[in-house]
Amino acid sequence: MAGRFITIEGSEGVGKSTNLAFVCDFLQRRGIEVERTREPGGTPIAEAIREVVLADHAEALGPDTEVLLMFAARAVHLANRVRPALAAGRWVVCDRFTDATFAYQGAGRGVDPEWIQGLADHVHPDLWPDCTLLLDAPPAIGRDRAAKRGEPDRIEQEDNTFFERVRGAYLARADREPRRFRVIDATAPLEEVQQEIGGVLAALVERLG
Ligand code: Z5A
Repeated sequence: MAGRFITIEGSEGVGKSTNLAFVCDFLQRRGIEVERTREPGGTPIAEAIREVVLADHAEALGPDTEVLLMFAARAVHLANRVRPALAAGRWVVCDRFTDATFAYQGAGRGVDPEWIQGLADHVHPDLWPDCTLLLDAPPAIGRDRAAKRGEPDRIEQEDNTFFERVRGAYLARADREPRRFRVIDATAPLEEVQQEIGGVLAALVERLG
């Protein structure tokens, strides 16, 4: 049986990494084989692209280049990691996917969403997540949590209005695709967040498992 594809999205510091671990553990306890990964990244080439995207550079790295790098990383990640895992029946749990490109490069940087859609149609016409958990919180909360961790990367250095646009785009996408998205209130205490995620996952395993 083909595996399932779950993604976790949200702006910085909302708790994606923390809850990704919870999701993997929840599924594994139910006997499901899980592949945990992230974007950009997840394979050696895609991780190398991630370093280029997130590092500060002496020359400009413009929005179009950012989009193309995201899809270059995505193409190699899908080919060498995600698709083989799904074909082998594993559930792939991925920290970010194409929704992030629409939110960050589309809404955040002002790149034409139709161009992003065209690249998505080319790179993964047949593959969208079975379920996307959107961890939602005002940017100030996530940024405050993330700031405790260390120096911001190139994208994290953007101002609050950038992250407001990112958040708005995610919520708009969730509104348009209520069957795929589950919006989780990430301002709640972690135990409550995970209780809600657990409920979503239990229903998902029942429906798709
Ligand atoms: N990016 C893009 O622009 N376009 C794309 O197409 C893709 C990505 C795929 C890297 O992503 C960058 O790539 C990202 C978007 C861009 N740049 N930005 N911004 P990333 O996901 O690797 O990095 P990130 O967004 O900066 O995530 P993060 O900073 O690693 O945060 P997080 O994973 O969401 O949060 P966390 O590390 O799990 O939690 C942060 C802290 O909060 C930690 O101390 C937790 O213990 C704490 N926490 C978590 N939940 C709670 C609750 N509920 N209450 C209290 N404290 C909590």
